[in-house]
Amino acid sequence: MPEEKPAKSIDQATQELIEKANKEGVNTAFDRAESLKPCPIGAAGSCCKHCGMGPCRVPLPKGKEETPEEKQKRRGVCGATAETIAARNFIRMVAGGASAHSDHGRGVAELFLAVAKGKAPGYEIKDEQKLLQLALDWDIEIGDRSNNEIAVDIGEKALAEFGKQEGELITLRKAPLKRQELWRQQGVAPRGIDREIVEIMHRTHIGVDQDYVNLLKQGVRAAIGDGWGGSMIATELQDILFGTPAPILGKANLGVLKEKEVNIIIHGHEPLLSEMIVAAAAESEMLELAKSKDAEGINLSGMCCTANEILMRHGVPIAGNFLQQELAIVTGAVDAMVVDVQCIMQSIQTVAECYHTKIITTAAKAKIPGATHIEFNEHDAMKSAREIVKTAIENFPNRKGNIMIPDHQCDQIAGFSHETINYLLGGMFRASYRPLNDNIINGRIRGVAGVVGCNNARVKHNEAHIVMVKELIKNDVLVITTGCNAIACAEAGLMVPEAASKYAGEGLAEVCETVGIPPVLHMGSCVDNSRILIAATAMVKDGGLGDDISDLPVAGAAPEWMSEKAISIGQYFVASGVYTVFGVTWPTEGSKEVTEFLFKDMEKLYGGMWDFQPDPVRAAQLMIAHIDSKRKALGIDQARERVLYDMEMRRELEG
Ligand code: BF8
Repeated sequence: MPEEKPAKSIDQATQELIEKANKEGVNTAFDRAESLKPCPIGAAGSCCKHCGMGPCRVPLPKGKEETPEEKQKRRGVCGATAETIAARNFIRMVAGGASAHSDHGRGVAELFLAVAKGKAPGYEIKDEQKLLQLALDWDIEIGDRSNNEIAVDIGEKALAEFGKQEGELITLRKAPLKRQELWRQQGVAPRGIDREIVEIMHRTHIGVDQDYVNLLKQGVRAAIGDGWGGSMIATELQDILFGTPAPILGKANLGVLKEKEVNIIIHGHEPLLSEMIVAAAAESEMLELAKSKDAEGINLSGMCCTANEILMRHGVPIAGNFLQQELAIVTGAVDAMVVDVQCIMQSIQTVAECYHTKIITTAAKAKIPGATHIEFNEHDAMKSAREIVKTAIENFPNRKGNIMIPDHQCDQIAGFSHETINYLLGGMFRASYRPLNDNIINGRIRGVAGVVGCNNARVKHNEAHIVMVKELIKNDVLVITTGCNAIACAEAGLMVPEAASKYAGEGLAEVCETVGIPPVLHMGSCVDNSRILIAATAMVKDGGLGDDISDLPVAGAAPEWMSEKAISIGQYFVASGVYTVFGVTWPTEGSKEVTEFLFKDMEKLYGGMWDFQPDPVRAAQLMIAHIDSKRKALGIDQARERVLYDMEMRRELEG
């Protein structure tokens, strides 16, 4: 008997579709991760390919201690040391991630300005309160001006933040005062969002910055420009345009696809077009067209962060996270997958060619050979949206008959924006974080963890996410989540209020049951990690837990990270004072000095530091230990019993 291979996902729907793909000879990321081994030197950050003399590979010596003479020779052709190479590679990842989030923010700001000027029909300002709040925050006159007049000023100011050359970002004002001061002292308050990213590209060019400490400092500056700048602008302006999320019931997993309806999956990151597709798919003309093709309706669902955006605002179901994108097509029931930017595998097109699915690219900056391109035009967004929906409907009769939709989906409650948490905890008239802070102080809630980030095909799909989150909530740590972790948690049934009594420790369960919230709160997409920063700041401002984010009993993690955006997010968490642990692999292992600096010295500078631990239980315990040390420093530590996640509980996950 051939030995049975271990499952590649903890999720049943995913397992069933991997099997279907295998039977049908369809190659997916799960297969490629097996056949394509990562280069160990590149993975450790020790390969430099920034010039034509390389690539130069400068790995750590194996086994024995290195003599100073040997170390002296261990350099690239240009003389760059392992430290310089590792630090350069690391901050180029920050630059990649920060640019992705920030370019998203720029796109939102451009649309926002067009809406304010009446040049983007179909869109309108939905959250007036947030508009006025932002005007106050940014010293924009309100008086008796119309919303659109105020919005023009906001849009122009937001756009200017990207190209600003000096001073500091206006959005930094949202941070605790002590944190702002610390950034100024350390010289890392970003001048302009784009400027800090460009400066990384300059400094990491051959022969520029050769000091790893100085290189890493610039990485911090650009990352702050992402979290407290580009991402924050994206979130704030999206909320004003599309509405600030409030609790909403939704569903998650591949079982949300419907065999008898036209299935359109909206995949990617920017909600600008997807908001319009949601509207177009509900039009009677489209429904009639679908019926004329013998479909019973039009079923929209989301994938990756776009899924989080349209779930949070419209309750549109989530079909899956990053590693489920090809598998959705393998169901044979997806009539169109509409993509914009980021985290879109090029292979969705080749997988689609095995079925009938149309891949529709919509962004001028992100095309895929073989896919249909219908470009999103913000000045006539509804036209693009209708064309897309129509293309999907017309493709419905082309299905090939090999359809299998796994019968798995979970309920979830999403929509926990910072404003919602404020309101839920404090009530409409005394909205505040006081009850959260009080429950942390009295020990019912031990602390708060932001668990975020991707899937990574090098590890079992969703396992580290779920094991870590369960370990945290069992130990009374409230989890806030975004991105693909949020989707994993939804698929595992952790985002319903009943999950509190089932999985959370006694104290956390009691609080969740009283308020009626799940123990894991969905805060949105990856740009919405900025909501986590705002929530942390609100905890500081409410008092009793110190006067900076670095005093709070909080921690961050990305147990299955893979994207450069995750590195940028981790770096701005650290720069904001948060202990942050990543799993899977660590990209500077090729330099002990650089790794030590990130893991230890950064704490002296910013009060937060990086850590790496691929075992999710151990990583959760590190987070809990950090939370406990902060509780102790605040004088709110009490003897608490640690609940350990045993093997039997782990096995349950294998399901
Ligand atoms: O921005 S968590 S795999 S989908 S990068 Fe991508 Fe990672 Fe998912 Fe969203 Ni974020």
